Amino acid sequence: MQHSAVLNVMIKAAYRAGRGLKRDLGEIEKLQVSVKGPGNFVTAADRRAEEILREDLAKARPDYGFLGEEGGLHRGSDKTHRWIVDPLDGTTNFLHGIPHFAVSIALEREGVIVAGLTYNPANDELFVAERGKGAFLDNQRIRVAARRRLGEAIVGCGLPHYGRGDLALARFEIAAAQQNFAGLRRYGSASLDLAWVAAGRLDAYWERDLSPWDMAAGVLLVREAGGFVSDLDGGDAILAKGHVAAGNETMHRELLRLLSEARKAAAAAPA
Ligand code: 2AM
Ligand code: CA
Repeated sequence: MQHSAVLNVMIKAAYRAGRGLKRDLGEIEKLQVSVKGPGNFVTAADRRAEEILREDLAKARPDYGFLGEEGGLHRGSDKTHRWIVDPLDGTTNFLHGIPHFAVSIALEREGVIVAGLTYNPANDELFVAERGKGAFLDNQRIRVAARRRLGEAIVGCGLPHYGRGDLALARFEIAAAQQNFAGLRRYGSASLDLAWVAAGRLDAYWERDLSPWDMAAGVLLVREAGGFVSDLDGGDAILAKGHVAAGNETMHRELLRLLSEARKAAAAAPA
């Protein structure tokens, strides 16, 4: 598989940041047993990973802008290109020593995501996509699952995070999904959930209250794997609205329908 020069830059940066995170995961396993826990250590690991990415990406493309979870937005002199970067997606998993987290990098050109990558350093799985060139897991072409029956589908989701989000609405949405799909999963890393939809492991996925860096690479991965992805209103304002639904054509459509019914039921329910 021949990648473009820019995707190779992204891959190298992700591997370097990922190597550090994998080392840090070993340290965290030891810190679990300390009373203080690994909180500060994780914050430092997260920052270090973003610094590595910023450094490597800036070295290769010094003019591009950079939007990262840790350091916020840096405008570049090239106004048409921007990196959207999550150095550590699935921070809570990482903090608990759960090996399900990722480095995720997307490249946006004039508002369109043209390259995306999600890398789980714990199991060394690398998902990449370039616009119009397909999606790959470790150099093998990937596609969304072909299942059409909801009763056979495994669906990933997010839940409102502690102290945030609309719990009442989430209860209606989850009940609707439970009643219609074979099973729900909540893995805690949006970028990997989307990559797993692209790889056909999850039949569909939805989540609310996300940030652009959680989703930017995953949106391209799903589309390049032949899937459908939108905001929860069915439109394309995924990064702006911060909510997302993905799956094959049928699963995506049915998931949107179920969630919209759940929303109406939640609005009609007594407070
Ligand atoms: P993070 O691990 O980088 O914070 C899990 O539901 C997904 O939501 C993860 O991709 C996580 O990214 C993201 N997320 C966004 N805001 C969050 C928050 N306040 N608490 C936990 N996860 C959050
Ligand atoms: Ca994240």
